[in-house]
Amino acid sequence: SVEASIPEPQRAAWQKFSAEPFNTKEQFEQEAVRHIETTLARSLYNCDEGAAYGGTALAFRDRMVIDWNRTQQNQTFADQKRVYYLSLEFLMGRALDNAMLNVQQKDSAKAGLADLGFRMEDIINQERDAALGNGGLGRLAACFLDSLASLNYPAWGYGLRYRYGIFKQEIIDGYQVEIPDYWLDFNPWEFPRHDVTVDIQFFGNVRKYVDDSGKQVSVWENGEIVQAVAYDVPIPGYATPTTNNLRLWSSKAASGEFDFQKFNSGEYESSVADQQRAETISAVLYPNDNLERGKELRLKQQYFWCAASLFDIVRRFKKSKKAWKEFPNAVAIQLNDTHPTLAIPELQRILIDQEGLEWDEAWSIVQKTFGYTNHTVLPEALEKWSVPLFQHLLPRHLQIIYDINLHFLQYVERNFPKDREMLGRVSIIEESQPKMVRMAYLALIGSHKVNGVAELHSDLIKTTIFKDFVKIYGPDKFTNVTNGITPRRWLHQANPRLSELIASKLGGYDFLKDLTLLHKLENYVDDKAFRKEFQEIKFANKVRLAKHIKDTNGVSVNPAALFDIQVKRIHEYKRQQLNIFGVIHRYLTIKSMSPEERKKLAPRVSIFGGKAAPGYWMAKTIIHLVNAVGAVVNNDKDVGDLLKCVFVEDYNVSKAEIIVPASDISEHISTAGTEASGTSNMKFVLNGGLIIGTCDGANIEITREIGEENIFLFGNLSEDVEDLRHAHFYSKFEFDPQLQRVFDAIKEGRFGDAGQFSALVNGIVEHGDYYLVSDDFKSYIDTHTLIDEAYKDQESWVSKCITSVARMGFFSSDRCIDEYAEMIWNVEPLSPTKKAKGV
Ligand code: B1H
Ligand code: IMP
Repeated sequence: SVEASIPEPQRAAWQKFSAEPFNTKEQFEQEAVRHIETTLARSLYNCDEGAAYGGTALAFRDRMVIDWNRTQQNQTFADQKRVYYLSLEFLMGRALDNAMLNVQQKDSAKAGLADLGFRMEDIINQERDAALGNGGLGRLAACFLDSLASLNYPAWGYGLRYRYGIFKQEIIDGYQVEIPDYWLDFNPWEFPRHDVTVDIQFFGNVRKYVDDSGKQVSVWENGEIVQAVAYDVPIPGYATPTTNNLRLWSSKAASGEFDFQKFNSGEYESSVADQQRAETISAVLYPNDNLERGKELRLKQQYFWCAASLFDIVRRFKKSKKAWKEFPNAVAIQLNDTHPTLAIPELQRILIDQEGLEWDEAWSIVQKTFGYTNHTVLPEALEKWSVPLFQHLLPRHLQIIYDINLHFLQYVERNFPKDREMLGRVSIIEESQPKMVRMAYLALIGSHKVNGVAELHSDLIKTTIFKDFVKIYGPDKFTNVTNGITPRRWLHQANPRLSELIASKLGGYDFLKDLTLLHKLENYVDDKAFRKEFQEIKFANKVRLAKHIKDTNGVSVNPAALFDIQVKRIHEYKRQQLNIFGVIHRYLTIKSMSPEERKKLAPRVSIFGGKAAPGYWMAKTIIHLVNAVGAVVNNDKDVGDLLKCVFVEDYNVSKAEIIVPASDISEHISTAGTEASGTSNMKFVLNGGLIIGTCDGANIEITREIGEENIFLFGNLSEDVEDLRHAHFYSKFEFDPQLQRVFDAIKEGRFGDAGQFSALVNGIVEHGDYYLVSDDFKSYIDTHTLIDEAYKDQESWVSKCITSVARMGFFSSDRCIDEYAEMIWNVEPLSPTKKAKGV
């Protein structure tokens, strides 16, 4: 704060000794060795790779911190609008490689490490993933932070500092087993800010009274207090000094709350238990993707994080001494799905209960401040919280939500007097038993813009879950921002050789800042040398993945085979079951062939990976079936190299960096209308692989960009889904004979006890086949046959791959962030001057 700053006369000394970033190999070595010897208290006699990683990370951390401090000072003095991205998930992966790239000192570090006796790759591999997320939603948040910093936007992320990230997955006897991920043993990237704390209240009651001026006042009191402590993580931009901040909150018992009464009376254990209860709030990430389970602790997490973040944002605003009506000109808050929706009633509460604003003035500030991104239309993922739980945990917020609802419904009634039914449909409160708070409606009503994450999805939300709201607010409240990915991590870092090849043709690495420059690669589609190198790189990436599979699964796969990859969270809507049924079909077909026929077949490796939510039985069954099929197929002498089926354990961001560059085909085969966007589809194509996919999510826009001749689309369209589902129950249904053959093989026990898989099969045969596996099966396997044929013609295959890479420029997260900035946030980048004025 200003009060703590150094007085003018002493600043010269301060500036003389101010830290400077290293820029050479020697300076890097000096910093790394100093950290190894002092910070880590090791020496050249006991420096293993772990310590070398530590020293390297700390050297880079120091370097980043210099830019980080300057950026924050700059942003404070520039006093322009800031973006706050509220996300319950940030799936960051590893930080070191990214830091080295972004500060552009990787070469110094590589040479320096070699000098000290280490290989860069080994050091990078020492780091564990920061896995504070489930899947696409969390990784999107991480890509957005990278783009925000790279484009010099003044922006902060706010999240929770989970002690346990997403669990580590082990496969034991073909089953998923979950191991807790305690990742904080050594985390050089975070800075505890024990001076930045916020007291967060839960429970209690609301007392109302009328003050001297006759105004009705509400006081939320007698609650239980938990303390939020800030941990800051620097987020470096690529090739810019801008280094933004990710602030993660950790929970602990409020100071003074330690119960000395109990302590003295010998109940030491129970007072420690209170302490632990407070720490539980930020202890663990809920491991569900696209599923909400209504657990009290989850609601506590949400409020804890929203209240701490809002307090922090409001505190920062108040330092500027501006009038409240200026708040939306200083602050844009983006809600990453409905998980941070409580920030809406929380800001309203701060403004009316604490700052004394009138309801309408406060509400207008709230609506101008927030934007809401919807990431799913799946009913089981739409958040609803029971009113009794709300009443118990957050009594004042429930009142405010009722008031928000009242004002809203009065508005609807005035404008749609003839449609009485509408009130019940759009009410924030669902009149069920018990009543429920519909968070998506609250998020929508409290925001000035709502966006979906791909065109189809943004259209769907307007015709399904938010249909009435389009009538109420008009279509302009809704917009689309198609997702994107950061080319720094997902091209340069994951596939350095491809990045280098592209740079050699495009005359440098500008494409990492402006991905649309890739279009120039189309000039090289017919360039023999380029094509050859492009193919060699793909092959080398497949060799790297084959080695990983050999090391972890013990299965040898032939890198010359077609690598067919589906890695993502395991979910019925993503239809890994369709894929494994396709593998079984292929296996049965091979078995029925003569040796001569087999010789004509293209060898395949089917690679699966992904985590199932621990309580999601069907998803776990799918994993089990994949492993059961692999156990049979991989050991069948008739099959040999023609087909392998492997499940890669513990899929995460750093594994993705190995897997994504190694695909020939990747599978994005969700039931049409269910996958909001998907982002790995973009990553695979950017790395020179082709897609088999349904007309869903961003696949549609990828097709538009790269051309239909470069993608293998199949299956029913989203507009047909409803009728097809209906038909399963009400019409006579012709069951596909090839799928029947697959089911027969399962039932015969060819992959182990059939009973283990009966729920999976019966879900399709008897219970309505909600995800339309049977409807899409034939076109799916026919398309795979086309792929086999296409792959045999390597010349045309490589042309497709190169052309596709050249046309992927649209899918950079830099483009997304510019769209959010313009259409939703109304913020401008801030040029990063080296030294902030006025310091
Ligand atoms: C996405 C989620 C999600 N959509 C609830 N929704 C969660 C919902 O913990 N929860 O309760 C966690 C995650 N995740 C994904 O977002 C979509 O399925 C993808 O299609 C999309 O690409 C991604 C990013 O927009
Ligand atoms: P906050 O807005 O209080 O969270 O501060 C964010 C960052 O801005 C701090 O870490 C400082 O680096 C910087 N900052 C905040 N206030 C001042 C100031 O008065 N002078 C210089 N830098 C400041």
